Amino acid sequence: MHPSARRVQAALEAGGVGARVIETGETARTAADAAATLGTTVGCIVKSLVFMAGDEPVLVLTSGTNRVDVGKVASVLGVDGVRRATAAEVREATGHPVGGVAPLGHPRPLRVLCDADLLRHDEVWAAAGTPDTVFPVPPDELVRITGATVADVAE
Ligand code: 5CA
Repeated sequence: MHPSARRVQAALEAGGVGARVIETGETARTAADAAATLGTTVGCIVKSLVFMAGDEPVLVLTSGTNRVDVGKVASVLGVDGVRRATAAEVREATGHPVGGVAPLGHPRPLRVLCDADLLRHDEVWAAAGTPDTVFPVPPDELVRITGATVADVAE
């Protein structure tokens, strides 16, 4: 398995989550791809998106069917504004490429916000550090292991 996916698996185990990282064997670069590959709905795919609050990268976990409202993110963080990270900033902050960003297993801890809509599902699927790896997790466990703040961040 790719070293990034192994680090995600190790972080899950360290957090006491029994989830196993799965190699899909085909690309799951977007939430729609991932849902099709897994035979699940787009709403229970976790998008792990990086935003910049000044120089600080912030990870926002949102449902595959939602779009993030940057104004709401800024207001939860108590800053004037945030912008989407560039692909290079995503790689720098997470160690993962766009399309494979995992919610955990990063080189440095990131501030994490979690879209409240994800908590409507019994189980959600997130990327594990590469575009062809994923893992299933109950959303409350995802919140716990990422130290996320649950907030209304969707448009
Ligand atoms: N593996 C899937 C599902 S788990 C996945 O990672 N989906 S995702 O939504 O979290 O990642 C794809 C997202 O990356 C897109 O929704 C888009 O918001 C973002 N993205 C695409 N291109 C770029 C880019 N050039 N720079 C920064 N972000 C980008």
